[in-house]
Parts: sequence; C-alpha cells; structure tokens
Amino acid sequence: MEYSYDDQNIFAKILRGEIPNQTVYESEHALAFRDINPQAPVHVLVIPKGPYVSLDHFARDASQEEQVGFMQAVAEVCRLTDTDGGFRAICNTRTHGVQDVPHYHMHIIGGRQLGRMLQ
Ligand code: DGP
Repeated sequence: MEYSYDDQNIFAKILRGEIPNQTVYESEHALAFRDINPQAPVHVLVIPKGPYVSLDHFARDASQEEQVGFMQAVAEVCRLTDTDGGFRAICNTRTHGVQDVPHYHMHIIGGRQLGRMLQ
C-alpha cells in the first residue's frame, strides 16, 4: 500500500493554526479538538501531529514514541471529558470506511447512550 499525504487537508491546516479549533488537549505528538458536527455531547477528534493519512498508515510508519504519544492523548481526552459511562472510538478509513479527511483521526464519541453499530 502506497500512502500519499496531502498537506492541504483540513486537519493539516488546523495543525498549522490556519483554521481555528476547540482544543481539548495538545501534546508534542497529538492534538485533540471538538468535531465541528458533533454526533453526541462528547465528540472529540484525536489526531497525530505527523503526516499520516490513516490508521493503517500510522500503525505501519509512525515511531513508537508517536504511537504512545497518540494513545496518551486518547487517555487524556477520556480523563477530560464525560466518558465514565463509556464511549465509542472510530477510525474511518479510506473509501469503504467513509473517511472524509485524509489525515489519520480517531473519533471519541460519548456522553450519552449510543445505539448498537454491528448486529
Ligand atoms: P471522517 O473523515 O469521515 O472520519 O470525518 C471527519 C470529521 O471531521 C467529521 O466528523 C467532521 C469533522 N470536521 C471536518 N472539518 C472540520 C473542521 O474544520 N473542524 C472540525 N473541528 N471538525 C471538522
């Protein structure tokens, strides 16, 4: 699989500060901010700061430090938001996964009872 990162994608612009965002948490390796179209009271996107297009790209090519830093950001988002009742983590990937923004991101969705996704 060839991964080609487009640095004009909207999350790259957010990382460069060209587009405002509602930051929940930021570290050396990751940024977490509120989704512009929230599906639940908690809807946060966690993104790595490196140029990775998707979960599989990140899992293959990101360093251990970047991967650990990313998961630490997920933990901080959970600590800082109303997720004690549980949440759903989603990484839409490419066309079949209906990924709109080609910069790897994890949706953290919660704060209410969600419906069952897979039957
Ligand atoms: P997807 O690539 O399908 O996983 O969805 C991308 C998500 O990104 C979608 O829920 C809406 C959100 N989004 C798109 N543009 C912006 C933006 O400019 N700011 C923020 N905060 N979220 C955005």
